[in-house]
Amino acid sequence: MASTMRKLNRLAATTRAAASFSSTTTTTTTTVRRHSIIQTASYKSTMSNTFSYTPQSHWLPSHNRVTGGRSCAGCNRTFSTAATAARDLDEKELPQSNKSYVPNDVVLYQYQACPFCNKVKAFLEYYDIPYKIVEVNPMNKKEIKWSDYRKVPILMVDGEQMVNSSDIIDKMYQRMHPDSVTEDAETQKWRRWVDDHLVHVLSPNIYRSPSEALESFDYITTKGNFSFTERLVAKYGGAAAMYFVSKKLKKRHNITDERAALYEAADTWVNALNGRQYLGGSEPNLADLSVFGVLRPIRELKSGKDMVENTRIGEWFMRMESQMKPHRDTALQGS
Ligand SMILES: N[C@@H](CCC(=O)N[C@@H](CS)C(=O)NCC(=O)O)C(=O)O
Repeated sequence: MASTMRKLNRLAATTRAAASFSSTTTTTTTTVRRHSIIQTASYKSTMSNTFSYTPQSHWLPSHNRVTGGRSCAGCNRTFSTAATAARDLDEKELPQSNKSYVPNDVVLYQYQACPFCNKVKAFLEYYDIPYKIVEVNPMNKKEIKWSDYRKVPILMVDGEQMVNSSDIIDKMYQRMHPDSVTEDAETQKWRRWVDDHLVHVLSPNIYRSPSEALESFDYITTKGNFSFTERLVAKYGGAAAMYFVSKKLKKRHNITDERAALYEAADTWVNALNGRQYLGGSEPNLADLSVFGVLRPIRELKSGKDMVENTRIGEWFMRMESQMKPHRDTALQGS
């Protein structure tokens, strides 16, 4: 009996962790974000609600495939005059990264499948910051017992604890770009959209049906830090629980058709790019990194594959993948 209770408690913990995939977002007030001057030359984005369901039979049409480096299908498009002007401005005035800011010891406490953690990872990998990963066990969270903060991600930077994905990114960015001006409205808007909207669309999709819930928990429990028994309990119990919880989340966030909501979000993002390679122009900015980060863990799941097949997000997603540097572990530095 006691052991059954223990198992039920653990299952509840896993379910909470999995539910937080979408149900919790930034409740802290977003700090003033700073970003490079390029975006202040305002690209106009249209937050269009139109989206296309045009099915694409492949990941990308073969003539559009990224063949390496930064080549891309969108490169042939003519950018607006404003965009060109902004790039010129960028070349002249873009504050230089603070090359002297190289943290020595960066440790990310994470769940492998957590969208917020993946947002921070996208930032670290894009900027090629070496970091060590500590995979937290969602059942007992013993790896973060030392902290009062009970969620992940937690980023320890040379002994300083940073929490809340967007705040972590802001702080790190500011240290690397101390001369940057306040982040432009467009980037702020889309970063907020990720925290307020995009993350809420994910859970109803990845736990949409019993088979998708099982697929997601197989991924979560395979990649995560679970003991053998925990893995079994979490996989089947968690999948069943989250299947039902996701229906509640759907209601809470006024989602009627979860796939349509995911496709709409993906195409809304592509519309925001407005012909640019990235929201940041020729290079990703913090909004690109946020969208990419939260979508990355679903990419291999059915929902992520469906999203790529049925929307126009695939090309941008591949461009973003090509921008990521391989993860360098601080533990391996100098070896
Ligand atoms: N606003 C926070 C949300 C973090 C969050 O909700 N993380 C989830 C994992 S995806 C969590 O740790 N939930 C608590 C739990 O597992 O008990 C952020 O952006 O970092």
